[in-house]
Amino acid sequence: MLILQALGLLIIMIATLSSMLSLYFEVKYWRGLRDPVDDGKYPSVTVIMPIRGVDQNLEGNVKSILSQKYPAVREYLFIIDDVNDPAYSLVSRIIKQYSNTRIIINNTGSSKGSALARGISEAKGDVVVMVDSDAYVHDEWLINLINLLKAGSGAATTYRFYVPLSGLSLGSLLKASFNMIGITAMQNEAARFTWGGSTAVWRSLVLKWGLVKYLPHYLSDDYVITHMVHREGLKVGFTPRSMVITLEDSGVRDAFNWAVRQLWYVKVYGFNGFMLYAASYTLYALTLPIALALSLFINWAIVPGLLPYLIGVAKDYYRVSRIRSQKTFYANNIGSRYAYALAAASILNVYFSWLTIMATAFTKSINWRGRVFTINDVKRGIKLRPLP
Ligand SMILES: Nc1nc2c(ncn2[C@@H]2O[C@H](COP(=O)(O)OP(=O)(O)OP(=O)(O)O)[C@@H](O)[C@H]2O)c(=O)[nH]1
Ligand SMILES: [Mg+2]
Repeated sequence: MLILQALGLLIIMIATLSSMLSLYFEVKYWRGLRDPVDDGKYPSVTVIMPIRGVDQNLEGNVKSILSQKYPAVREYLFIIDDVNDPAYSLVSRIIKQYSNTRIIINNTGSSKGSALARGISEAKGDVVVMVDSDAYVHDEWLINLINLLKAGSGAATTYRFYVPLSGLSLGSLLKASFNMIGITAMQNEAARFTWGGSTAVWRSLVLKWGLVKYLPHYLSDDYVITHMVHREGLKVGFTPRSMVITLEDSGVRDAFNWAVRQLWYVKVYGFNGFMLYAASYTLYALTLPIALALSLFINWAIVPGLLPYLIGVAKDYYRVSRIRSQKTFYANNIGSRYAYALAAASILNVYFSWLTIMATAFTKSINWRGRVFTINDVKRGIKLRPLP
């Protein structure tokens, strides 16, 4: 019995220490954030947006991407698989008044990767910027990414932040809270990846590594592009100053299916990362029940048992506050009440994430915007086009 109690206390101590460390790294990250020097010279850019279906804020998102302060030539390519996709008529109407925009119908396309490959093969800009149709951005989104790219990164990326469109709900909070693990990965150079929702990369690099050959065979463009940048011996740059906002409402079931799909990509393309993630969430998920059981014998055990969760709330609140302070765009879109709710939701997210991990471990196929992909599809793609 005594051994079990000691083991319980040890687990609580490890969870507390690791949450303190993550709070420390969070503060260190934001304090060390610097802007790259701007030399005033700007490359031409092709912005590529693959689209399938009508996102909840599609019109606002497309307009925000088009309204950029950028001092050099830009072209916009919207890649849609079928003219019968309702996004086609909507985007056609929005882009009418812009001469540097084009919709490309990619009839043979079978995924986001195919759409990106098609866009890249038609791009003329020195830099290719990929952006998702669910991204709502501010007017310096593009220039920030390009400044970071010019500073020496092989690719410049950012991340997304979920905000509900019509009102706070449990599903939206869980989705937003779950999503924030990606920000943790971005802050750490070893875990950083080129997030497909907004990444800028030199077209010369894309051509050199024949990216268009690989993209249609992988469900994660993030995985392929990150690999290419590392093979080139370069780093991925990350800026939270261009973070995109995804404005959408989500139910709990929606949020769960979405979270499983996100983790499924990690499982099928980076199994070690998935296991690490599973281990750390299992540790956090176990801490509370262990503390409750221990408090039957040692009544103060509940206090350190709650600490990892409270530190997690403090960390998330600090993070959201830092994001809000980057620009009025963020303060306006991320309300202060939402910031509190989101931080508090990090406790629920421990259990939501843990359930997601368990479900993902047994998931053999996913449904992505109406297309079904299986583990065999993933294996076939890797076999057909192994990454160099
Ligand atoms: N043309 C085309 N676009 C697609 C297809 N599947 C997804 N997309 C687009 O690819 C982008 C990413 O799709 P999402 O469903 O938002 O992906 P996600 O799960 O949010 O994952 P993230 O890439 O991490 O944002 C969006 O711009 C979609 O419209 C497809 O089959 N064809
Ligand atoms: Mg998305």
